[in-house]
Amino acid sequence: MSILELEQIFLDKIEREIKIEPKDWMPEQYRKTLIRQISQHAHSEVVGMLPEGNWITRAPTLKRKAILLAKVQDEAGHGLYLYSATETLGVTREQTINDLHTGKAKYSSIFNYPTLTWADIGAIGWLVDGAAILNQVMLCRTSYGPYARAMVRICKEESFHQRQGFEILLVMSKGSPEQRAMVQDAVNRWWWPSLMMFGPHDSESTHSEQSTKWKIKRMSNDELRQKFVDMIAEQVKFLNVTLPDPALKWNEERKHYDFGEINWEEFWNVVKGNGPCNRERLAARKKAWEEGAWVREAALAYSRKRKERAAGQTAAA
Ligand code: BYC
Repeated sequence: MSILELEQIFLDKIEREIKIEPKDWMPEQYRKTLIRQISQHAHSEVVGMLPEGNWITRAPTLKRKAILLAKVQDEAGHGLYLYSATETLGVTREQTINDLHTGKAKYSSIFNYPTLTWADIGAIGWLVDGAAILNQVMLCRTSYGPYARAMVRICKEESFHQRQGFEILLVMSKGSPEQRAMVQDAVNRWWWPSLMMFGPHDSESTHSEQSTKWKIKRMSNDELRQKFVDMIAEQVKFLNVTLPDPALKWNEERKHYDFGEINWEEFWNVVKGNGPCNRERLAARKKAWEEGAWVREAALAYSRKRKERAAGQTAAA
């Protein structure tokens, strides 16, 4: 079959909402786009464990510690599903992780901000996981089968994450004046970086046009960001705090909230590696990889041994 015919079969599947599977023919650029996006998504999950991990030993109660531990473990699991989904596209996990460590691959800008107080853990759950869910619900309908299926499970867990974050803030917002001030401070610091998670304006987004045609993306960066603002502007009313944007206002004509301009200089600075914690995050991931080498070697040796034993038993039978 000619490339043109193969491409037509691929496009027909996309058109008819049939998922593309690992062994199907796909354009090289579709494969590359998916490797880039899914691996960056996996890196975000794993690097995203670091700001929250910072609070596991300092969570205010045993119950909060157990919940936070479970949440951070969930993020590790999400990373694993997504690294596996990336592998179905023909790259090894070592290559993918090496791209993170050498700075070739990105991860979400949001994880380059520090977690200064316990209220930050609430704000991450409410705002960061809230933003992540909106994006990931849309990705449950993405055209590549393994990515879409990973997203279904991840979304279920993320919605628990968002609720636990909101609940932390709700409890604190009913507490002492100091606790209420901590909530406001955390919301002030996490609000704008959360809006940046959705990526640049559609007009500046290099990949959107093609990714939308291939149904990798089902909603644009700006559409999802607006959805997020509309959702959070209502939820914040229960927390007795305000969002740090004087331009935030319901627009009756548009039936959406208007909001102020994002500091794009800050966004690109963080994306390029110059955010408050970029160096610290990468150093922590490299250290974990190096210190975990013996675990990977032991697991491989064990699996080799099991295979050899099984082969020996088959030969003896
Ligand atoms: N940060 O053409 P565009 C979680 C880059 S983790 C850094 O619009 P695209 C959690 C973009 O990569 C969930 N870089 O790109 C975990 C591109 O550069 P390259 C994280 C960004 O791909 C632990 C360039 O800017 N979610 O929930 O069409 C604890 C132009 O952008 C960012 C995902 O990863 C950014 N924010 O659209 C708690 C979602 N934005 O690659 C919570 C999966 C853009 O050409 N990813 N860039 O060098 C996506 O949905 C899409 O990749 C994006 C960007 C919407 C993010």
